[in-house]
Amino acid sequence: AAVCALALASSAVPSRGALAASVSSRAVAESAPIFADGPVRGGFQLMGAGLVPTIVVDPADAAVVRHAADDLSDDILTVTGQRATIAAMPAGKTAILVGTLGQSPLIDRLVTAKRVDISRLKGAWESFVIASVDRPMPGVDKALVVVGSDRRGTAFGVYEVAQAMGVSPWAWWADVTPKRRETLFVRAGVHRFGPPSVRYRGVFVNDEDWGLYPWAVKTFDPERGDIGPKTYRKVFTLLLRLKANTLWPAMHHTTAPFNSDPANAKLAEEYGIVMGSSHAEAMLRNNVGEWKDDPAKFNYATNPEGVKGYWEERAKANAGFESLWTVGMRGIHDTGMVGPKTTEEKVALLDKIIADQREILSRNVNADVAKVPQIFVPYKEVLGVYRAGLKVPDDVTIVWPDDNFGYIRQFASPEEAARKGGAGVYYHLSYLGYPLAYLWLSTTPPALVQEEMTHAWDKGARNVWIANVGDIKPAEIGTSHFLEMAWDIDRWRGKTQKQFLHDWTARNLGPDLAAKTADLMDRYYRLNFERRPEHLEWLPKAESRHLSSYTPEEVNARLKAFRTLVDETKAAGQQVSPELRDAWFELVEFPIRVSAAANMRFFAAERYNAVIDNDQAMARSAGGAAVEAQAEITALTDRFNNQIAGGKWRWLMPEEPADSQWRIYRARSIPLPGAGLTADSGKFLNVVDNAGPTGALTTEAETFAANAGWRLVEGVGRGRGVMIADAAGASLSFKVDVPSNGLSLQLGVLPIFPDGQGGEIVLDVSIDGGPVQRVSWPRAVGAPAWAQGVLDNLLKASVGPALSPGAHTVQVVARTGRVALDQLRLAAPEDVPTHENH
Ligand code: REL
Repeated sequence: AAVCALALASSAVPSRGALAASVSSRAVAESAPIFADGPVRGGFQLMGAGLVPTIVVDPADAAVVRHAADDLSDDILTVTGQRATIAAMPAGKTAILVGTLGQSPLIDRLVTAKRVDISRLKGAWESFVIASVDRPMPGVDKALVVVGSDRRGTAFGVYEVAQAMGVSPWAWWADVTPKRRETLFVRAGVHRFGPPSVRYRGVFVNDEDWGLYPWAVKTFDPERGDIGPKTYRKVFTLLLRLKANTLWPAMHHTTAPFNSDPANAKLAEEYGIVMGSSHAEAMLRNNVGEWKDDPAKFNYATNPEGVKGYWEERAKANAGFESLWTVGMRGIHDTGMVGPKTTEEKVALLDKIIADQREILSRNVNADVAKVPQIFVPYKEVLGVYRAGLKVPDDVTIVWPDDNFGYIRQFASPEEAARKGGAGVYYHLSYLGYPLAYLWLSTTPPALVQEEMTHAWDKGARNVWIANVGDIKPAEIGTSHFLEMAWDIDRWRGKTQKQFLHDWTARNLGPDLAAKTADLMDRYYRLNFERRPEHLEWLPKAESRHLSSYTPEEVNARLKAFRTLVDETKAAGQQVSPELRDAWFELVEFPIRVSAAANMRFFAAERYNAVIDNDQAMARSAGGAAVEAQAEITALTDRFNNQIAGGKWRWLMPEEPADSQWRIYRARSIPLPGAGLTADSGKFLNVVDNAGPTGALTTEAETFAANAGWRLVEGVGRGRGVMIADAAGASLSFKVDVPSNGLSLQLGVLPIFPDGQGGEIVLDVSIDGGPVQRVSWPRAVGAPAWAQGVLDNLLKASVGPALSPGAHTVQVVARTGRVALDQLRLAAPEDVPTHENH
């Protein structure tokens, strides 16, 4: 059959000259399929029974190209069961020819012979062409040619071929078993990719102590007993498969500093990965592990020579590698710089530090320091120092941070964007720190990331994008989404969260379940956005008055929504083919079920506490439900760590994330099963199941009566989405029916930062055409109102006195750009602190 198919394929090729077939081949869209399962007009068969191409790589090409070719050979074996050999010369009639412009004599010969059209490729950054070429060289009838503009471009091209065959970038990291294909046909045409929307794109492996580190130490690389070259090789390959190029490596004190073993940096160089370091690790130095002197001497005001020598050492050692040098200075770890007291002193010292660092770079890396890629990250307290007048040299990229909760604190002004070094973003998909961490699951909705990152890009953040991805797992979806936007900012622009999820799950888990999976994950993000599973147990006294409390009806509705989600997930899981069951569990089932169980555990325990003194039966049942939920979390975690993928992820998934308050909460609230609690959760769950409709007093922003200038962003906020006003003056009107006395209007907005220098969010509200009332939310990061806002993903404020029962019209006008209105509520005025109103 394969021979017949081959004959069919070649007879379908209209006889065109080799030159015509190559140089003037029509260019097809980046997304157009490269392969077909059967013969296609103008195409050719690449693989079939007894037919496997040689992967031809010129030995003179970059090491990363060879690594990519090796991986492609493995991928071909997985997909077709046949091994494609890698050689310097083709061995049969078909071949995959791979190489870098100007580095691969093989490719340069094809170009000179005009066998492949490289116009627009020369000099481009990380771009590549994948083309079907007739008679590229003597003895070869047909070839799939991958040409990169530079070494990474070629590697991306090779991995693109693997993806086009059906190999997910997550095949290894999330056990996404590729579908077997007996035959593979190449379609005619030239596919052009790149240049990317963002020059340096990558991730920060951070807070690895509870996941990646124990896993590397005890499971993946026990010989090394650390996150070392074996683990980094997997990370680098993943980055290349995701068309990323930059890494901020693990940096906590448990892990040996990346550069303490030269093998790590050497390997990064081999893989073409640009190594950077976080905001707190200037000049590629991991201070927690590398500053051996007295911590008090990590002070530039008193010990400039000592600190300079320490930086110079690294500049010397890593001068030959491609790096992103972080300039500036913070404390040894994630704290402010020590030394100067006043802001003016800080500005002056930081100006001097940066000048001295550049002097070190010019002496060791490149005499023209403007050619050394450098970043400055105004993270946490540093943003204040920057705003106070710090002069960041023009060629240094300012990498704007989010507030650790997914809301970018400041967007580049036109002047800042026009700087030679341009702008970037450092964004958290995982975080450890104040007011509460979220290290366990990955719950930031893609819709929020897309809104923030697209806006940042439009404002000029095109040079560096770094996402803090925690332990990589379980942030697979978020990481893909972030890096896909960094590669092509328009890929998801204007598309909904559900459309992205549908596409992503189709690519990874197959098209059959894509619609269902997208729906499940969309609901997962929405429910967890309202309150992250790590933040349910946040009850310290000083903050609790700010805590958004759920009414019993809302608790019931929430738990019921989770139960339905879990039931549907389990049912959908039945339809997953056996080879994708591990992937399904890791990517979909685990996060959904375990976040549902965390909610059940918390709210059932809360109910137990509330009724223990007056309803023993309900208390026992609710306590039982909490205990059952805890058992569910334990079982799911055990399955993740010990059962799936043959124990490959042992130690990766912590049951009690570092930030969990559960232990504290459990200790002071519910007795353990042994203490007389039955596991009979029936009574409590019945209450949940019988919960009636809620939310009658809520008007979602998207149910407006009239709209001038607001757009709907779905998948973020309560309800279907939020309405975002891009410019001041945009107006939304609502019809609100007030059912009874004593209710006043409250507004809920997302805690995003409006444009500009972190100013407040301002709205004008008018009820029934009456006087305008101004509502504003100051955005002081670190203040209680900000903390409450990011834990709730909502900022609330009450407007005016109680409304009379009956119909009212409410008009809301944005007074700052980028206000994201989530909902209007009717509530007793005392339910919402009005201290935020100004
Ligand atoms: O999230 C951040 O960027 C920082 O807080 C980190 O550098 C730091 O490692 C933090 O996670 C705390 O340890």
